[in-house]
Order: sequence, then C-alpha cells, then structure tokens
Amino acid sequence: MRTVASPTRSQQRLAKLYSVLEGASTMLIVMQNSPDPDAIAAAAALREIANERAGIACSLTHGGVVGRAENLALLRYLGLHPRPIDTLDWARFSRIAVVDAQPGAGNISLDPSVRPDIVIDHHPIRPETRSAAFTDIRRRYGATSTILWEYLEAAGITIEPRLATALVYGIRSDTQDLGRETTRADIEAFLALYPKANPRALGRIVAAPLPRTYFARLRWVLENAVVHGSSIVASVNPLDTPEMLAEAADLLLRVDGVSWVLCYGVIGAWLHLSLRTSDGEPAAGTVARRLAGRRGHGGGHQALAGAQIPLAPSQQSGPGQERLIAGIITRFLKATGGFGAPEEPLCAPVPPPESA
Ligand SMILES: [Mn+2]
Repeated sequence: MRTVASPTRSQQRLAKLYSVLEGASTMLIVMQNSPDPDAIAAAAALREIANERAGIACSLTHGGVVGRAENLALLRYLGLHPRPIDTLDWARFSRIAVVDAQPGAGNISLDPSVRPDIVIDHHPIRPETRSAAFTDIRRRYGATSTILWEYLEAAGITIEPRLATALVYGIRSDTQDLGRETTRADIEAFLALYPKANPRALGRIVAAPLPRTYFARLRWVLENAVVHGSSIVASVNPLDTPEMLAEAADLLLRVDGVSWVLCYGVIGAWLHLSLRTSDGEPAAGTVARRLAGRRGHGGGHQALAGAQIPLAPSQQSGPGQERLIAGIITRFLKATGGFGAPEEPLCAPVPPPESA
C-alpha cells in the first residue's frame, strides 16, 4: 500500500496550514506530558515552519516533567526551554497547536476549555480533535516527526543539522529503529534526514549519562516483574515521571517467550499503565482503553499503548490501591491469555558472586 503523501497532496496540506497560520503573531505548541523525542522533534519542526514561513514567534509547553536523561539531552541540544503548562496565559497566544498528541487524550494537560487551532498526530483520531481548524492525523505513520518532515520539504525549508538530528531521533525512537509500526513514509523521511543529521551529537544524546537512581529503579522493576505464561506484569512504583514505565515495558517485551507486557506506577492521584505487545491481536491500544475503564483515559497503537486512571482518595495508598491494581492485572491477563497460567518471578534471586 502506498503511504507516502504525493507532492501535490503535501502542497495542499501546507497551503491549508498556512491559511490557518495567517494573521497570527504568536503560537503555543503543546506537547504530551513528559514529551518523548518524537514530540520534541515534531514541535521543533512546526516552530521552524511557523517562524520561517509565517514570521510567528512560537513557545513550547508540556505538562509533567522531563525526567529521562536522553530527552533532557535532546531539549538541551535543540536549545528549547518549554514552559510549564500550569503557568500559561492561554489567551495571550494567537494560535494553539498540539503535536504528537490530541486534545482530550489522557497524556496531555490541556484544559478542556482550550480549543487548539492545529492538531498534527499519528494516534487514532479523537472526537475533540475534529473541532480544530487544521487537523492532520495519520495513524499509519510511525512518527509525527515523519509528518512534519513532509511539511518542511513542501515548504522548501533547508533543514539544519540540529533539526535533522532531532527528527531522525524522533523517528528512530517511536519506531524502535524502524522495526515497529513503520511505513514507507517513515523510511523515506529517515533516509532523507540521516545525511543531514549529526551522528556524533545523536550518539551523545542516546548515550546521555544516567543517574544512579535510574539503575536502582531498574533493579526494582526486574526484581518485581512476574511472568504469567506469555504475559509479564511489573510494578514501576514509586514513579516520578511516566517515562520509566515506557522504558521498562520496551525492555520487558524482549524477555524470551513473552508477547504481552503491562507496567504500572502511581504519580500523584493517577495510576499510569504502559502496555506492549508483539502479537497481532488484540491491539495494545484496545486493551489499554478497556483497562482504563470509564473513569480513565487509554489509547495508543497496535504494539504500544498507555492508560491513566484517576485514583479516588481511598485508592491513593494501602489496600484500596492494591485491590484496584489487582483488578487491572486480572483484566489484563484475561485479555492477553495469561490468566490462569503459572506465575513465576522473572528473575531467580541472585546468589552473591563467588570469591576466587
Ligand atoms: Mn509519536
């Protein structure tokens, strides 16, 4: 199936984007909470287009904190200083854009009264998105960075090494090096961007120094992971930012014989879930929505998904929380075929190293 947008289609989309930007002097670009490399790169690219072609001054924002060392390194490399979302005066901006996420989704801190003008994303379309003047949702694409690359190309913008490096990283990380949820468009964007990128800088970003607390957390996750047949469940509690959840889920999907992963952790009054699968059916996004229930938000792609569930006061600690989590684990195992399978810890207790 042909998935790469034709040059004319790209030009039409760009013309529509320009028409929505016309007359604006400022724009706020909203990313998902604790933005990942794809969100950061897509925001940087949209800022470039709005600034270069429409003379619009852009600010970036997101909810939550960026805790992952690689993502902090990327922001620093790009010289970006996103503003904390809760201190913003939304009315000050003539346009509001959302990239790599959508209004109403659980992973974005957008006040429901704020109606974005522009939404560009690669997750399944949400009803709230349809009221934006400009929407470009391509759920088959592996990365929002790929979509933004098509706009940069259509706009005839020379992509400088920093932006090219960020977009390459965005595509790489969302598609696990083009191995997951990848279309021809992602490969085409990657091949065009790679020669313009700075591989040494990218190498430094992906190998950013990790704090020792990272390893302590990782040990905790591995020691507490439980295998149920071909499903695996791991607590990432306590959790400061949701990023470790996604990272642990990616790692645990590599366990031999495992095709479904659920990682969970609590931040404030929310239970966060991260799901991964290497199976074709059901989609991780479908299972995430089911686990989120009516009170929570869940969604995502075929192979990866997430959910956020608000905790009632009685669920914020102790037995109430344990019951909620146990119920979610049971529903996850029933949905993924792990229910009733023998339960065993991922790692056997490690004996102390023998002295020589
Ligand atoms: Mn993405």
